[in-house]
Amino acid sequence: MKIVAADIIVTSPDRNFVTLKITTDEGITGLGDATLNGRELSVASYLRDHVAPLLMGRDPHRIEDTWQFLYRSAYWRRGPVTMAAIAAVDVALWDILAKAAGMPLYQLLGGASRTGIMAYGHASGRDIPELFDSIRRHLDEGFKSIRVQTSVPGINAVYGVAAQPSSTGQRYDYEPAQRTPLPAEEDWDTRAYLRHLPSVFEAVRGEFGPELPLLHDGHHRMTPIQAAKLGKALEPYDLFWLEDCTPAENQEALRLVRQHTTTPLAIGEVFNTVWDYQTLIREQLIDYVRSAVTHTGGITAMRKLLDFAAQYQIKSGIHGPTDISPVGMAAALHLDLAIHNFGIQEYMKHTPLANEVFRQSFTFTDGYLHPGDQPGLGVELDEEAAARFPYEPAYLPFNRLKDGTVHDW
Ligand code: EZ4
Ligand code: CO
Repeated sequence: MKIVAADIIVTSPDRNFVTLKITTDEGITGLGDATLNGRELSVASYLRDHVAPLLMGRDPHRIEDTWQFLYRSAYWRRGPVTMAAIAAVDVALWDILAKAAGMPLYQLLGGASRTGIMAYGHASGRDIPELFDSIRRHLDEGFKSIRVQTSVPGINAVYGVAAQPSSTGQRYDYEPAQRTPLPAEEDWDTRAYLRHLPSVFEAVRGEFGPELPLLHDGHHRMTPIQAAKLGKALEPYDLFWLEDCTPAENQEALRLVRQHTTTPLAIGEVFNTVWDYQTLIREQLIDYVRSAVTHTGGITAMRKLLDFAAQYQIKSGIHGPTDISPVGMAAALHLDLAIHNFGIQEYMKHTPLANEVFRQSFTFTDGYLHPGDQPGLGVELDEEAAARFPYEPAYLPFNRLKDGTVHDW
């Protein structure tokens, strides 16, 4: 079998997605997600201008060889644009291989290690009653684990709160990126946040009891000592995890956090290779790996990363926001089903319009996801529908402190 075409499809059904479609001389096609929120066109160009020509005539079965070729022949290593492009090729080749074998992809990864994939949903509220309503809605939809984000008195717009008024007048129900030519400016105050958050978890535990797994995303906003303080303050509320408590480019910072708290830690949605985790995993400084298949070199690289983590009893918590396309979600679900050290899967539903463009076979039943049993990934891209929604500039917001200083968002 030979690769005869590699097309890059950029479409924007409510949000931007970049998809790679590889076609073989036998007429089998494979899809890979290359969406990088707010930087979509750079990955599209990387693929179209620099990668697609290299794929022509290659044997699609040679997945490992293609991965190593794209990684090493670029000379320039790592980085979100490169690794998203490699991920798209890798996932598209796995899709082709599984379709050629007539099996759902998870069978080629060793078969199912479980019957369903526990997913967590995103609940949020501007105040406690609104938050409780949102948690109840998620429980009614079947979610068995819930991420909790709330507004903080004195801060206008906090990451992850769907109903708060944004500077552009759009709600955050599906995701934080907004269709604006410039990133929206938001505000932040870590001391106010640290004072408020424990009282929110106390209220949630009081209302929903001790069993419900609760998660929280700190979104890289704290220093190590602030993160240690928050982890400690949240211990009575038994979190499933505290995510991105510090900007973890500095992996050593997690030593300090770890010395002070037994709250489980999850990190890595902005990382793109196993090297970003070397200290974190070897020294057991985290409990969950948050990378996305889409941003970390695909199935091939994620499998190696998660196998490394498994040696240290560190589990998966694959990134699954709406900026991961249904193609990227399906890739995550096949991996989730197959690996032994599965932890939890983030699941933020796509909009109905996005689901019209990307037809999926994965299911969400009683809190558990399953990739389905169609050959390959189980996702089809309706290219005619995709063409109706051209790219629109959209950016994630950014933060400034009260004195105007730019802060991590
Ligand atoms: O802000 O995917 O845990 N989930 C997250 C996401 C990220 C977005 C950035 O593109 O933190 O909502
Ligand atoms: Co996050």
